[in-house]
Amino acid sequence: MSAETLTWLAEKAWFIRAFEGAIARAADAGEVPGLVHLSNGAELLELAVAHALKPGLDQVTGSHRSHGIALSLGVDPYGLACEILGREGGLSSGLGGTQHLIAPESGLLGSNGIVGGQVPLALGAALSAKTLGTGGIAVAYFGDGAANQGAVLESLNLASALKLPVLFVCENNGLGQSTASSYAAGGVSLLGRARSFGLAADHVDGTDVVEAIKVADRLASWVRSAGSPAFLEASVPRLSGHYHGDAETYRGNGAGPTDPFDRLPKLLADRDVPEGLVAEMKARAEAEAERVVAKATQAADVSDKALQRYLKEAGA
Ligand SMILES: Cc1ncc(C[n+]2csc(CCOP(=O)(O)OP(=O)(O)O)c2C)c(N)n1
Repeated sequence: MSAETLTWLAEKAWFIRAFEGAIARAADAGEVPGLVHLSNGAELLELAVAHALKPGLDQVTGSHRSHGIALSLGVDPYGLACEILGREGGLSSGLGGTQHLIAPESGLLGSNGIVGGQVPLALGAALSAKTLGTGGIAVAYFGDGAANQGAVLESLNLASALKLPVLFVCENNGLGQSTASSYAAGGVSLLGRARSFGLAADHVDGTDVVEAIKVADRLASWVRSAGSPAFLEASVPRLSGHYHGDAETYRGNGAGPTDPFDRLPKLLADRDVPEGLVAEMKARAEAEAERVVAKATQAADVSDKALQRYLKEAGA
């Protein structure tokens, strides 16, 4: 990976981490309605996938844990912060909240609080791209817990049967809330599951950004050129609790997961990116994230007017 790609990616990754840190503090201050599920640990993998996509063409669906996915796609951070905080100025005027993020102009078709619910929606986007011949592909993110959902398994089958250009990205963090996958999943191999439906499938260590860029690029290009589905299983750590504030009593006493960001300084140094520049980029990303979230906390709460407008538009 070139120094340019890595610096772009590292600055974005630090921004996402700092953005979610600021959101977590806003949640502690009672500024966020509901629970927030942080993406920390998966940022580099999500940026690697975004790097493989064509802006304006490809469409992505995500789970309840989609702040990082949204930012990786270039969604406006202020609109995202307002949405999470339930404020005017949010992506959906603050009506959707943290689990229902939508920004079609950035390729985010929608995130979904129903575990696995976003996966068949990506098939719709893929079918539309195929029918209209746009050359676009769809990406469906989901977790290892969701991989046991009927809708996900049906989607693997349907995507294969209809030859749809969809890339399934399973972020395997080994946990569904507090339940270990090793307890909940019948059979250990997600790749085997995908292959049994006829999908091309590969695994990547999502903490290794150099590999992740290569594998995501290869699979996304393959989906685009073959017009057929593929499955990427990415091992990523879930660095914090299921939701922010989770006491995590289910974790053992051993060392916690390793932060993939720990590898960034060496990767940057290996590409002769000066230490001073790295520190400057990191500070800039962190200051900008703080500024955006602080500004969002000043925005007006989602109003009845927005709700009435929405109900009218929805014909309710
Ligand atoms: C249909 C459905 N069942 C259960 C839940 C409750 N729930 C929310 S997140 C979650 C765990 C999901 O685990 P996974 O798919 O691995 O994603 P992760 O949280 O690890 O990113 C569960 C069971 C839900 N939201 N929807």
